[in-house]
Amino acid sequence: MSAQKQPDAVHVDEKSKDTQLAKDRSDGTGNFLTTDQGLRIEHTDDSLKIGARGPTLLEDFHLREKVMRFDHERIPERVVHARGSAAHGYFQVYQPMSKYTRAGFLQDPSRKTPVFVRFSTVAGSRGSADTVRDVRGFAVKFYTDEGNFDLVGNNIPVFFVQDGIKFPDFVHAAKPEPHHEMPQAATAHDSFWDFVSLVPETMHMVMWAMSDRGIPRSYRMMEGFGVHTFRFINEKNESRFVKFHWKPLLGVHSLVWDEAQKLAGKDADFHRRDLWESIEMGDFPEYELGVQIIEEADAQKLGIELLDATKLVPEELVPVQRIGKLVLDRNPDNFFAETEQVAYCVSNVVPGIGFTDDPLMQARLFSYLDTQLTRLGGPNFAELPINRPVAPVHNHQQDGFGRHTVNTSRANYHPNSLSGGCPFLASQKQGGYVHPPEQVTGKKQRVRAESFQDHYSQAALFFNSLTPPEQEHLIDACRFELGKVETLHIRERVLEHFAKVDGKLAAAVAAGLGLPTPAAQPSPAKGPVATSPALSMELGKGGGIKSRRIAVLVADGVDSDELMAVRKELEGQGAHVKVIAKHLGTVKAANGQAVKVDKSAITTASIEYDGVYIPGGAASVATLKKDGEARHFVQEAYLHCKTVAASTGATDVLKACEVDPAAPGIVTGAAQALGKAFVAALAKHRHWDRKDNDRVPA
Ligand code: HDE
Repeated sequence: MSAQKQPDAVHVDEKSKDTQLAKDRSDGTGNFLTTDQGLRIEHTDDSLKIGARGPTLLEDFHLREKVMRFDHERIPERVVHARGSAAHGYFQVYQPMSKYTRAGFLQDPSRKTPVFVRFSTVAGSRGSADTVRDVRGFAVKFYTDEGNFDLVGNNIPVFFVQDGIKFPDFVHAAKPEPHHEMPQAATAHDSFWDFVSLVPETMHMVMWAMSDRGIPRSYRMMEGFGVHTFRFINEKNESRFVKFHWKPLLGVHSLVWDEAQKLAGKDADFHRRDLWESIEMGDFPEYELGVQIIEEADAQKLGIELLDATKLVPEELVPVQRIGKLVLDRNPDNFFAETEQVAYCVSNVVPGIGFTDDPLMQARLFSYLDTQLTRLGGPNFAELPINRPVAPVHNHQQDGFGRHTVNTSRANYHPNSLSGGCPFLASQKQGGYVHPPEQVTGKKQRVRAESFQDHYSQAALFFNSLTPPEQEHLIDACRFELGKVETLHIRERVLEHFAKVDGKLAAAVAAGLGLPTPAAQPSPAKGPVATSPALSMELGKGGGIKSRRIAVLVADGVDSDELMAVRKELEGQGAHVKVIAKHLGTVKAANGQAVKVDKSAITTASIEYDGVYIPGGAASVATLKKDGEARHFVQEAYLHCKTVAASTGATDVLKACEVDPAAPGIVTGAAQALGKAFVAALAKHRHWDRKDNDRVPA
């Protein structure tokens, strides 16, 4: 260690990353327009010419710079997870975790570690719709004082394939087909299901993707999972297996498929907008970090192969301990600079966190570093503002495209004496990353372990842990997807796999496809638990109505006292109310007051809301009853099993929509009294027991 200079001091707090980013922010307000060289520009609307109609001059450096920069604005989109949205925030641990890990950011409950979180879909390109049926990425970059830790997870706890060498095959099959590049952001096509039918290890994840988990209501209402088994390593170098979870405090909720498809057209940015607007309104998304910790000695006894990413560990077997909270409280300043240029790398770990021999994870350790070379144009991507650690960086890496750092030392190698041996090595005590010692012996061979051969038991566990409406949705999704598959033998082969998961599932999907039920198969081996209630979104519901959006349909003559009474109740619970009428501006209430309209019916639709309320007021009700758009709004909300409330004086609107006031989730009564029942019904999210809804022509 150099005698003259102490190592750079690090104290990371909630603001550290923001402060660092501030150095790179640029605001033109109150400033002159300049070239990239800082030269002030006096005219930017015409190029330099000889005569007003004459030839443009090569000399026009401003034209050349402006067009050159425009020509090169695009970078390659991510090969997967191209479509995404991100936010800043912080993570705070509840209790010191020193018994299990020496990771610094998991020790001090008073410390807030800055994070940048990017959510994404997988298959679609950068401009594709948010609400497609797909897996969602849930990638978290923790800017810790020991370096960046990236937990690059998904909203589904397992993966399609077991070995990273199958990932390119899988992604090729899932993406648009190579001859005509269709369909965009959808797995409902032949090549995806061809792959699935030939690679049965996909079956468990297929169940998840076809379930309502594949169409989340919001990024704020979905779980996250690290998927692989990681290691926690403590100060004594004791290692334990750990599975990471994110649990959203608003509960886990989904869209319905018809709604998701319509949203893809009406608001392709539905999830992006929801995330952005929620943060702007102060509804900060919150998730708890959960861990399942497994002693290495107990791993064999579990009866689950921890290195197989197509398997999960049921929470009923190993409980999830909630150890800290993630809060997203700031939107990015610039989409490209932050959300697009952020580079998550599975290999970014801190002392106290380690990897396992999961062959899927091992391929990822290579891939994420490698992909940035093409995507971000060279090896210096870690110097981009969003990627720079807040921990000090000193090493002998140098040069390459886009180098920012100006290294001042003469010695660019190790060991050296010219710079006093600096930068010097850190022992474990000084925070150096030490790989936990592990005994490994074996034959070099290209094989899949015997313990990776069970492909159906957890697919069955998942299917059997769902409630009947959730199972119905999954069956409908399979009917939809396979209904779009053109090649008959692919459909048939998939059904044979479904039969190995569950006979009822196979029979129901086959019926939808007009195919014979495949021959009965023996039930898959039972794992350590028969069902896992934690796998059902429906059983784990909750989260109240905070931040939910409720539409109120009005016309001239509305009873504004009723509107106010219900609005007060909803807003008191943290929901947001939007008044919708035929036109923007105001409507005239029965008492003569002007009621502000938030959205005109032409610019919005029921699919953007969690529930609907129709206040009384004879003239308003008479108008709405006859208005096709209003009736469609109510019927569509009904079809999608959402809560619909109407004041006593507005029940005629329900009648005009053929909505049975006695159906589940339909709330009627005096406006002053219906608020509580309305809130309780909204908190159920959906009313799947509404049996007659598909007769509604919405
Ligand atoms: Fe990824 N994945 N992946 N993946 N992945 C990428 O990295 C890859 C896998 C995940 O918001 C790429 O920077 C391989 C599992 C997320 O920027 C790429 C394998 C899980 C994101 C890549 C997997 C994920 C990515 C594309 C199999 C859940 C988006 C651009 C061995 C645990 C991160 C990039 C963001 C992105 C490779 C499997 C999650 C190509 C080779 C399993 C959330 O490197």
